[in-house]
Amino acid sequence: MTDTINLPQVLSDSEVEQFWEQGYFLVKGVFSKEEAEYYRNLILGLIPPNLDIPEHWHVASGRIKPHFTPGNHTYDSPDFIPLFQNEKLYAVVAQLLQSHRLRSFDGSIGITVRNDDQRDNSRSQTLHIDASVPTDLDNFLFTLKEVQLGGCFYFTDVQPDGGGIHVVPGGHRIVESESRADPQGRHLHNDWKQIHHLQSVEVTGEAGDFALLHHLMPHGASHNRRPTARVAQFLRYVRDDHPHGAGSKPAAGLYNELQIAAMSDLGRKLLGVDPW
Ligand SMILES: O=C(O)CCC(=O)C(=O)O
Ligand SMILES: [Fe+2]
Repeated sequence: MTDTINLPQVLSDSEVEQFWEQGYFLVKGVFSKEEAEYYRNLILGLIPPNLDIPEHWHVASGRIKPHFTPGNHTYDSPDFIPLFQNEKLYAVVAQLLQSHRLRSFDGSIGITVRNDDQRDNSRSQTLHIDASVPTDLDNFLFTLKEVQLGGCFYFTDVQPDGGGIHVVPGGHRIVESESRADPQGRHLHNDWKQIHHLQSVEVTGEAGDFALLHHLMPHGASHNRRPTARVAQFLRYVRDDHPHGAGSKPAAGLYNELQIAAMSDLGRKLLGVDPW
């Protein structure tokens, strides 16, 4: 049974079916064009104007991953808090996970500037999954409670070959069937971090859209061959009753007064400041 009775059902039945079939879905217009432009500028403003990239950031194949502090890629200063508590995206995830009691996390950023090199390859990253299932377990549970839904906001229009995230249509079902067939399924393909046998396609989209992925979806970053830098922010959601603890409340005192002041009622619950 679901406990999302009072939430808007944003996706149609056929869209819900499409998500579970394909393992990904582009949620259109989560933010308006104006809001997307605001976040694009906020994110681009993190880049030092002299292009001296801080030592603790990561840059590969034109893809810049800013880091808030060394080892911490989560951007959750007050300006970024609204991204964690978007009501439309929340309603979509609640609909799919059949629970309104969710947590949101990650908040990392990926800016992909044009790269004219390595023309023979569209992807810049090996296909992998980022499942909320510890690698010291031997297999996934394959239950709805275990599913983490994640993905990225696009804050720029992402045209073909524009650095969009790559996915394998239906790939989450391939990961499930291969893992179910092996008692050590969690550990296949180097804990599913090195997937070389599947073909991927790029998810294009417009500024303000969110590319939503099942956590067993093989995916990877791609090269950007276009002038427009792809500006994205990554978010993940799980249910608060996630069996491996990914939905537990963070330690008290994680957020300061300014961060908490930027949170809505929903945001305080999603970020674990208030109980559900
Ligand atoms: O930047 C992207 O499009 C995907 C990045 C990704 O999947 C990762 O860094 O784990
Ligand atoms: Fe990833």
